[in-house]
Amino acid sequence: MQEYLEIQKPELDYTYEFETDQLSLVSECLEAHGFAIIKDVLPPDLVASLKQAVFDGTDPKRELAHGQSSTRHAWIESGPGAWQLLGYDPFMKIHRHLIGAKELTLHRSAAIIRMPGSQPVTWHTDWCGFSTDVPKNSGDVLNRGLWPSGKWFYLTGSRPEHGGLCVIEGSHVENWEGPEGFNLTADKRSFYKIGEEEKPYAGFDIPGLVPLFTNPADMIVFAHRTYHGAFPNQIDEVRLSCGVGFRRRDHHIDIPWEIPEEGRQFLADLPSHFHRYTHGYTSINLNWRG
Ligand SMILES: O=C(O)CCC(=O)C(=O)O
Ligand SMILES: [Fe+2]
Repeated sequence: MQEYLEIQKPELDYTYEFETDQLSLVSECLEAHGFAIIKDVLPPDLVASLKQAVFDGTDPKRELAHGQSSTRHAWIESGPGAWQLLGYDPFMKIHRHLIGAKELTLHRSAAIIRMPGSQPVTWHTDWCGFSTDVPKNSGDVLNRGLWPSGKWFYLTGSRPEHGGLCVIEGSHVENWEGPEGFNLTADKRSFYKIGEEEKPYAGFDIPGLVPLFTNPADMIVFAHRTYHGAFPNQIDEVRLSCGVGFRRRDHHIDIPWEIPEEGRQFLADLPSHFHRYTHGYTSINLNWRG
C-alpha cells in the first residue's frame, strides 16, 4: 500500500478555516469551494466524553480487530453521550446557521471507528439526488436534500496518516464532470481513472484533492455534492469520528419504513427539552429496499 505519512497541509490561495464567530465566511467558503473547517467548536471535556460515546454506540464491547472499521448509523439514538451535542449551544447555533432555519429536526447521524490498519474510504458523494427515480434505499429517501452534508468531528484529529478525510475542492458544483483524467461512474456517485475499471476510486493522486488537517474540537463541513474519501489509518491509534446533521423542521420526509425499535426507544427516552428536534424524525432502516 502507498504510504501517506508525509503529506503536508496544503497552502491554498483561499482561507477555509474559520472561527465560530465567522459563520457567514463559512457559508461563502462552502459556496465557493465546497468545504470549510470551523475551528475549536467543542470544549476539551466534551471531546473526551464524545469519544466515549462513539465507542459506546459503535463498539461497546471493543470487539473490533486491527484493520476493521465500523459505522454506527443513527448514532444519536445511542444515548445521553451523543445527546450532549444537542445541549451545547455553540454547536446548535452553527447548525441553525448552516441550515438557515431556527427550528431544526434531527436528520441523520453517525459515528465511525477505524482501527489501525483500516482501509481507505473510496471516493464518493453522499448525495443521492442525481437520480430522481423512486427511492431504492434509505440514502435515496434521506440524502437528496440541498443542505450541507458532512458536518463531522474527527475526535482523534484528521490527518492523512490517521485515516483523515480529504475532499476535492470545487467538486460541489452542478455539472461537475470529475477530476482531470477521471470519468464519473454511471451513477455519478464516484469516479475512476480514464482507461481503468469503472469502480469507485481508492487512490489519492487526484487533482484538486485537499487533505484535511483538523484538531479533535474542529468541525468539518462540506456541501451536499462534495466528493470526499478517507485515507487508510496507518498509525497505532484508533480513529474516532461522529457527525450529527439536521434539516429544517418544515422539510417533511415521508418515510417508507417503520421507525425501528431503537429509534422508538430513543424518542421515548430523549429528555423533553430536546423534543423540539424530533418533529418528523425518520430514524433509518438500512435494510429497506424500494
Ligand atoms: O470515515 C470517513 O472518514 C468518511 C466517511 C464517509 O464519508 C461516509 O460515511 O459517508
Ligand atoms: Fe461520505
